[in-house]
Amino acid sequence: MNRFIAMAVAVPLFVVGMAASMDTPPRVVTISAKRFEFTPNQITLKRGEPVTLRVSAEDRDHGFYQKDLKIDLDLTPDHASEVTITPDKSGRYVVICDHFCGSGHGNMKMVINVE
Ligand SMILES: [Cu+2]
Repeated sequence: MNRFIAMAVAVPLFVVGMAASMDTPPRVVTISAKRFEFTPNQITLKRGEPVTLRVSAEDRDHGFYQKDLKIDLDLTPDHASEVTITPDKSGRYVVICDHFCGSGHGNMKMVINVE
């Protein structure tokens, strides 16, 4: 009887574990940064959908910062930086470069729309 109970608990746990491990990884959005722009300069994400932002700097160090979405990346040209977020509030979020990179630095921005 105990053995039957153990199986009754173990089998569903195993099935749930399998299902979780087969979850598809978050969608990846690739963004590049160079003086003084991000490309693309606007993206749209879905509320509640996990997404990985993969950001690379093409020419020199830049920053990628958005307080409300908890994004704060330091970008360097030798590798891409990543952050995975699940936006929970719709809205329009402005991402800025927060590493001084030259004369146009103050206008180096992009928009993340969350629907
Ligand atoms: Cu900058």
